[in-house]
Amino acid sequence: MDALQQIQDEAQLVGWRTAHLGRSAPVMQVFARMGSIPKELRQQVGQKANQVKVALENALEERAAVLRREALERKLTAERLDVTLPGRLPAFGRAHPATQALDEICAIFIEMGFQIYRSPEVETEEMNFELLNIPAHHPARDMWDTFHTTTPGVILRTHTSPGQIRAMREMAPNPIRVILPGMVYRYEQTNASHEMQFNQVELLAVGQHITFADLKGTLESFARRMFGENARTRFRPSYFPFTEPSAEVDMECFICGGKGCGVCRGSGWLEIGGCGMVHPVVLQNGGYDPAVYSGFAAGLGPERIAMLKYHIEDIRYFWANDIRFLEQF
Ligand code: FA5
Repeated sequence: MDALQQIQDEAQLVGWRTAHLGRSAPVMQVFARMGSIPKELRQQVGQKANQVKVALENALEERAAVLRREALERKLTAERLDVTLPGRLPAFGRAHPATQALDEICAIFIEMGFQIYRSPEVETEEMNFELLNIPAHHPARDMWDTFHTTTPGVILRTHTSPGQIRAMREMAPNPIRVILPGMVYRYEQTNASHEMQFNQVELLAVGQHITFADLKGTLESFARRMFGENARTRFRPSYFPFTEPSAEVDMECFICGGKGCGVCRGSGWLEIGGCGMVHPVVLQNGGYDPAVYSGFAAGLGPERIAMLKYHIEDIRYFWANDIRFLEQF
C-alpha cells in the first residue's frame, strides 16, 4: 500500500495492478489454488482472499482518482487564460479619402437629379480628342499631355469628357442629365496641386432651352451643398475646344478665407473645374441637332475639392500611401 502512494503516473499504476491483482499476484494465487485447500477452510480462506482483493482494488481506484485530480489541477494551472486581459483591436480598413470625396460629390449630384454614367479609362484618341472638336495637331492638344499605349490610337483618357460622346450616342435624342466619375491620367510634372493620375467628375446636361444660367446655378448649388451656405464660387472666362462659351470655376480658398496663402498661391481662390456650354460640333458628334438642343458640361477635380474641404496642402499625399495621412479620414 505504501508503494501505491508513491506512484506518480499511469504506467506505474498498470505495473502495480499487474503485481498485486494480476494472474500471478499472491491473492490471485489463493483463488487459483482453492482446490488444494481443505474443504472446511475454503469458505473462510475464500472470504479473506476476497476482502484482500476488494481492499486492493479500492486502494488502486483511490490512487488513480488522486492522480487524475492532480493531472487536471496541473493542466488548469498551466493553461490558465486571463479572461480579463483586454483584446487586441484589429486594424480597420476604410474607403480611400479620394474615394470618399468622389462618393460625396456623386451623392450631391444624384440628389440634384443626375444619374451616374460609366465610361472607360482606356480610350481612343478619337473619343478623347477628335470628337470633342480637338483635331490632331490642333494646338489645344498641348493642354493635355497624354499617356499612349503600344496600340496606335489607344490612350489613357486625359479627362472624363470623352464620356460625353458615349453618353450622348447612347441616349440621343432624349434629354440627358448625367455625371461621369472616374480616374484620368496625364503625363505631367507633379507638384502640390498637380498629379499624373487623379479623378474627375464630368457633368453633362442636354435638352431644349438649357442655358448658361442652368450651368451656373447647378455649380453654385453644388458648392453650397458641399461647403455650406456661405461657400463662394466665381466663374472666369476660359477656353475649351468642346464648349462655347467656356469658363473655369473657382472656390474661395477655405484655408485662408480668400486672403491668400501657399495653397492658393496668394490668390485666395482655388480652381475646382472647367465648364461651358456644349459646343455645337460636339452636340452633332453625339447625335443631337444643335439647332434644337443645347447643353452644359463641366469637369470637376474631386481631389482639389477634398483639399479645400479637409485643408490638405499637397495633392501628392493622396497616392503616397502614407498610413498617417490615410488614417485621418
Ligand atoms: C478638363 O479636363 C476639361 N475636360 C474640363 C471640362 C469639362 C471643361 C467639360 C468644359 C466642359 P482641366 O484640364 O482644366 O479641364 O481639368 C479640370 C479639373 O481637373 C481642374 O479644374 C482640376 O480641378 C482638375 N485637374 C486638372 N489637372 C489636374 C492635375 N494634374 N492634378 C489634379 N487635378 C487636376
